[in-house]
Amino acid sequence: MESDLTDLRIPAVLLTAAALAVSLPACAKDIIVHMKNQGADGAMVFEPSYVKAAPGDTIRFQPSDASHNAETMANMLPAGATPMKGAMNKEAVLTVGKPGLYGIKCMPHYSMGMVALVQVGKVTPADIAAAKAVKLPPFAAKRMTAALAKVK
Ligand SMILES: [Cu+2]
Repeated sequence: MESDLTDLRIPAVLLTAAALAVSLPACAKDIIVHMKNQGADGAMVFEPSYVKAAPGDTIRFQPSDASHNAETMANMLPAGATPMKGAMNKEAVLTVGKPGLYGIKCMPHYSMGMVALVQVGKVTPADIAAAKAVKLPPFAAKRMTAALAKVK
């Protein structure tokens, strides 16, 4: 009798573990973006400068070269999303929750066009129009326009 009870308990534990695994986000990813002095698209770049992520993913902006940081743009951030401001020469970690478009800039090289775009989940035509309407310095605008063209 006692051994029957033990046999019943083990499957119950396994079922609970399986149920927990299913309830967690499918497979939250870590996405690496390099901060570089020189990249395929010229000087002072985030590489890649366009990232497609899903809610729950983490984007890691890594200081591959010195004198960069990564921070969210206040004027290109989904409503309710938490702003992020990375320190100079440190990895900046952005875990995304809200779907939408997240503009990223490197403070010292913003005017040199060091910007990136993170798309999280599905975005609406209104989201894209709002991002396109944001005024940026000319070099930043050029790269952001190219990044926005990749949104789908
Ligand atoms: Cu920079």
